[in-house]
Amino acid sequence: MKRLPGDVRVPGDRPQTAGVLHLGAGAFHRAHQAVYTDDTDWGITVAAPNSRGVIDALAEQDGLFSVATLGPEGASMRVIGSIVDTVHIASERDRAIDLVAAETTHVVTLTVTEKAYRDAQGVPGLLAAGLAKRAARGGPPLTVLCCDNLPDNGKTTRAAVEPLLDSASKNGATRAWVEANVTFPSSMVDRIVPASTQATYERALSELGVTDLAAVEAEPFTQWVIEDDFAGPRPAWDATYTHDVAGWERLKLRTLNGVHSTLAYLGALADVETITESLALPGAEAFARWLIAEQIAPSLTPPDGQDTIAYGENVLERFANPGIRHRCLQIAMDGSQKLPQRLFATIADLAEAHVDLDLIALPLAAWTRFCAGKSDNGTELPLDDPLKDAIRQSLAAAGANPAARIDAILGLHQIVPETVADNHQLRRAAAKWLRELDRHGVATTLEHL
Ligand code: CS2
Repeated sequence: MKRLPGDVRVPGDRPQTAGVLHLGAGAFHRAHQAVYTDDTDWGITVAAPNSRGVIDALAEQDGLFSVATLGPEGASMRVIGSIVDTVHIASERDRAIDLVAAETTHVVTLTVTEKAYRDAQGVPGLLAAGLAKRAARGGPPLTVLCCDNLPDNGKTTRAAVEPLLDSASKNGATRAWVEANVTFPSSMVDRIVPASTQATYERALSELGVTDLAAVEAEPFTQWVIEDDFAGPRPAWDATYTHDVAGWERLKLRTLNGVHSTLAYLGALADVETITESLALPGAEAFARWLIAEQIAPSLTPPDGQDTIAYGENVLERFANPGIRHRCLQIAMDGSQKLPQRLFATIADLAEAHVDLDLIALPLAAWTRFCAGKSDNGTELPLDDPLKDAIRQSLAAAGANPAARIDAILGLHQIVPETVADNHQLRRAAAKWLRELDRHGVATTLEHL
């Protein structure tokens, strides 16, 4: 390794082989699982489904890349050495399948985003083909560990893969082998890691003295709670191993991610760029706090030792970190895939418990207005969402009437549970908020809450 400044933490002896195959080479993986693995003696082969940019940069850099940890007090740099090999799935699918089957692979981890689990041709198909090969060879047991922000993410992964197994093996034998030899633990992952930008690469160059095109920036906080259900060996990750991941997932998805999405839609509509700026809009922080206390906390039972309001306070402090520039539009992406677990699940549980739904109707109204594609000052807002066509068609058919637009969004039955769609109080409250947002914009609406 080239000589780096003395205060940059660098890896010690690097692992020679990869016991982990990771699918998804995004910034989150590099600042989360790759860092946890760097603290062990295991290595990772990282496989990118589509984009080659990061994979090429990592290959060029011998797998090395830097993580800048940005706290309110400044930055610290660390070079990560856990990635020992790279695969570009779109052009090397057979090699990726072989790696799932390889007896040297003990754990497959995934960060492929929420929508990837719906595309059988993509990652689920790859896993099924690899598992069929592993089964046919009678390979060692395997753990498939999902690290995406989905509830019951282990079960979700299994459910996406299992129906494809029979066709992958043509005789049905794979299914039985998988049943006996493969586990799909759930996990809750947490660290705020914005997509890297030119500023990230510039910081890396100025702090390291070398170009790093796989550099990432992240907040100091990091957490990983894993269901203790491994089929074989695993790295000694410094994570929390438990049998109740569901409680952690729910707490994080509804509190951190739910408030994140809320601030993302409000901020985008108010023409601010980042979550930190959105939270600083007059009234926004008070609203977030209120939402957590009045709607999110009563919707869930936190895991032992946790308190939703205290957890939420910590989340708000993290969102306020001025070192992190997390763009509202990045978080606003794929709302149809995120809001079921971040918002609709909360609403469904509150409705069942007959809790008033007035406050939580505001994020729903904000998403509805965001989907129409114009901010409060008339700037175009991109709708980057797999259900874009369905959303836009329903909204166009609804016309200008706020109640009709809310009904159009709640009518997306692929993503909105029936108990939510049919709730009159929610519909009324969301239509009221949407009317406010249409007339006065986000800033005035928040200020007058
Ligand atoms: C964010 C998450 O992009 C998003 O939708 O809400 O990526 C969030 O930053 C992480 O889940 C934090 O752990």
